[in-house]
Amino acid sequence: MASPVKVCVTGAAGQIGYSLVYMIGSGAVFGPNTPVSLHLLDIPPMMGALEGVCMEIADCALPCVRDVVPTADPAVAFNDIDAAFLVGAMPRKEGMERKDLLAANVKIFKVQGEALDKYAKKSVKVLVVGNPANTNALICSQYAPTIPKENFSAMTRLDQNRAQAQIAARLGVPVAEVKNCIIWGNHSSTQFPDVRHATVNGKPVYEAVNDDAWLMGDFISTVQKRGGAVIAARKLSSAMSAAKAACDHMSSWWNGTPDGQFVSMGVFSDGSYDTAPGVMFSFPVHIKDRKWSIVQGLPIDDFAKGKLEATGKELCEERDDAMSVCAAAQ
Ligand code: NAX
Repeated sequence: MASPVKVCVTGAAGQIGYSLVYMIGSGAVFGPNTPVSLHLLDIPPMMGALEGVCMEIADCALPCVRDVVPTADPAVAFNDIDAAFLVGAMPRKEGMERKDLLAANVKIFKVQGEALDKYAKKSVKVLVVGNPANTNALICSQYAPTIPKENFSAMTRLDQNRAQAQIAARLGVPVAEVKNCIIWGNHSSTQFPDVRHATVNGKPVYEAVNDDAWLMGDFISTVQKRGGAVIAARKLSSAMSAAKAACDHMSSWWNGTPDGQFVSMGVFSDGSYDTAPGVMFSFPVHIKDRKWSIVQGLPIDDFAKGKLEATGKELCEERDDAMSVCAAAQ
């Protein structure tokens, strides 16, 4: 076996962490023959619960898991890591708005950016899951100036998976037959789930569904509000599906995307599709040799243009709010 991939999961004692560490340990991300060293970070009051998670990982007897390092110290958690799943944050509760979360969470990602800069490999791939994910990823990168900006990303893969599942259910086909659903913008209710370029068994989704009003109406709002619907039903935010999406995201980044297919990731905007440069905007990306590139040249109609503008505006506002929180904390 090769030398282990060192992987950090923050918020490892939380509910997403609980599913995520199992999936990583089972080989779902880095491959069934690649050993992993799991660095599990949480806050001091959670060390008892984290110990229980470690006991369960041991009891799973997972062949890929070389060792497990539970810790409350970012210096230990981020030491020499190849990949980071930054999940640890305050979760959204029923009725809570994203803005309420911003101030509390931005500070966490500033500290973790500084620690990544100091202790992680410069090639580390960072996936931010904790909300507000796009803006947290931006702040994290800002405070890790010696790590390339391309190495930071935010998760919109859960939204992509939700969109894919809605289309598959509507058409009564297996999810794997639906390809190239796009999430544009922010992981929030302003996101734009777009299936204008998606296909089902090679046929355009718009043709297969044959109901533009649904695709431009209820389909979009169902995906946008799915997180809230899960909270209302479960009284807890999405966890199993979030962990699966985090694995999908990192697996695409690590292993690449198949020819002709793309996935959505929150990445630094270079101004593509008239978006504001510098915000962490979710785009369709191709990935090769562990490098993403924004899919260019997709036609954007007036309907889509309005949606991209709205979610881009929210990202700019979040960025400005986050910067003032960081400046005030200096
Ligand atoms: P939990 O509250 O179950 O777990 C969070 C864990 O993070 C806790 O164990 C907590 O002690 C830990 N934590 C808090 N501050 C920390 C710090 N500074 N360093 C390390 N660990 C810390 O929340 P969970 O349901 O697992 O959700 C985690 C985050 O994912 C939330 O911010 C949530 O909003 C976000 N989500 C993001 C999604 C996305 O698509 N991007 C979807 C799912 C989820 O809502």
